[in-house]
Amino acid sequence: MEKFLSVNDVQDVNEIVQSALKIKANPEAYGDVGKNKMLGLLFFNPSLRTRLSTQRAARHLGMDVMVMNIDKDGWKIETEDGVVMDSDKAEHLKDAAAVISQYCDIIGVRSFPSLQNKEEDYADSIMKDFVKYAKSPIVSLESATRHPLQSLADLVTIRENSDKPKKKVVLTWAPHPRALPQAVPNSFAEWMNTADDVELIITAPEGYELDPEFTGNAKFTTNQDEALKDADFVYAKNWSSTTEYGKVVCKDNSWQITEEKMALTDNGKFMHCLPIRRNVVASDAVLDSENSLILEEANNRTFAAAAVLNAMLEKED
Ligand code: SN0
Repeated sequence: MEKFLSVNDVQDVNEIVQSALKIKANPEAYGDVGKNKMLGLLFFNPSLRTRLSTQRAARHLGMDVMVMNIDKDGWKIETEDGVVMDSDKAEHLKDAAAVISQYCDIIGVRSFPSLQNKEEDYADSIMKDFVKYAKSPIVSLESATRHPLQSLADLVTIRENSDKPKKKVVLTWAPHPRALPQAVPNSFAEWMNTADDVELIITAPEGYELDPEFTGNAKFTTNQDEALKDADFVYAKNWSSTTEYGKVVCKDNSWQITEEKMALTDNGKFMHCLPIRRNVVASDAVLDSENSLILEEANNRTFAAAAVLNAMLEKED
């Protein structure tokens, strides 16, 4: 695997899920795969799970890791091509990427959207420029449009928790005080659509419809209760408005996932990528219930990252 920015970079989704489960079952068996290899993790934005689970994954594979908060500890990065760099930006992304790839065999990059301009955000230019200018494979640690390591961990978690040949998975919008990126739901939809054991239904208020590039043929309804009926999995997430890009338009708390909402499902499991605003997105009772998978999902981030790094290291040999 030469890059991991979306599900389209994976040759066989079932195989990579199996690989994550195999590593999870026996992580000690992989200690030589990444010997003498260096992973660099570059963060333009905050992170807890991605930062720690990816480091944990690298250690399982015997890799070394360097982590940098590039927005805080590095030079201010210029991304425009051909500009006269006489303002506050001291270093061009093309130089930074080329230099870092001399130190690192694989590079992970996190770069959130600005939520100011949809076209600019959806060009995903920071991630694409890293692919262009770095000589090492790039792993997305969440870009402006997608969060593929999260989605892989989500699919692993769904497969572990249901044997049903067709699982009803509901991606539901939930309230939030801030406008959040669309990367997690975009990516989740894209991965679920590749899984032949998943029927995906998306529910959100009007004006929050995600781009069909990601949602494909998934059913969409603005009626959350109807969507939740008989669900096997409820995946809650806030994202900012799509018609008024980057804005909070709906503040309707009746979208919060409560025990009453979960009672509509078929003993459904609750999922969220975290961090979660408790009693805003979902109630404490749901998050702390037996049917909550939030900790399992977070744990599977390690094995999702290990499966991706393993596939990249295999390619290098
Ligand atoms: C990020 C997002 O894309 O929604 C990361 C999720 C893995 N989440 C946030 O930025 C939450 C921030 C907040 O204020 O709750």
